Amino acid sequence: MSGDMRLGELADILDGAQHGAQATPQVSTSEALSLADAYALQHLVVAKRLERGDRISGVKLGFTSRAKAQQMGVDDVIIGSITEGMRIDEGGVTEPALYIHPRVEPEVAYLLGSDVDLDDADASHAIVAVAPALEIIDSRYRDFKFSLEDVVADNTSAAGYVIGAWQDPAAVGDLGNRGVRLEIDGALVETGSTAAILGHPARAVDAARRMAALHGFELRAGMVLLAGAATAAVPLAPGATVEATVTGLGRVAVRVAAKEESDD
Ligand code: OOG
Ligand code: MG
Repeated sequence: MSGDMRLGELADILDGAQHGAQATPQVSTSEALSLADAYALQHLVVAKRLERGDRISGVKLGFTSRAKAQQMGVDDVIIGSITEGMRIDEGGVTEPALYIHPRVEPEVAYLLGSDVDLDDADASHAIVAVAPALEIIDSRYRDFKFSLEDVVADNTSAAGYVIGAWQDPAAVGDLGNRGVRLEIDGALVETGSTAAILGHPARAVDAARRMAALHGFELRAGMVLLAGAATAAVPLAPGATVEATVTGLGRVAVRVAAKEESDD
């Protein structure tokens, strides 16, 4: 990497691809990015959203499940930012024009009730609520293909998310091995278990703390933590209604508008 100037140019390209929903070649085809460069680039790209008035609503982990890591050929846990502008109301509608080649995946979300001290070895006491979630990922790279550094630079493909009703963690009980179902238009397309997420989704809290400390993120009161997909991701077509269910935790749904609905 040839210095900050080039990172700035790359940030413009990636932000343009995200904002304009236009695919772009992988950064790694033209630049040798280190993982540290890739996170520096991700922070620059997210800062451009914030300059347009968006705000950070939380963090997400990626590749916490083997199914996902194998699907994408990448096997290190990664961290990215989610923003208020990416949030879709439970049961709401999202526009296909916002995405290049979106995919959807069922997740578990945690809500932080207090700031997390990144040196605190047990951050689990910061969790005040848990919910089923859907994440819409949309790699800005052609054909959804990337290296680890590419996907980190592209804010871990973050594009949209939906959170179901928040539940009291004590009332929900141990989430270590709950059935996860992903349905599209009423047809079951993926099944899995919350155990796919790092062996137990609660481990995502500590993983997020460690990743945040390493890569320059903050974990603040009010932030959402997306723990990572419990199954492989599934292509999301215009007009589709998606629903995820996590046994004993609840359901969460979203609809993609049909192409005609979004045409002006
Ligand atoms: C990267 C994002 C992975 C997850 O839950 O594993 C992710 C990608 O697959 O494009 O969000
Ligand atoms: Mg995800």
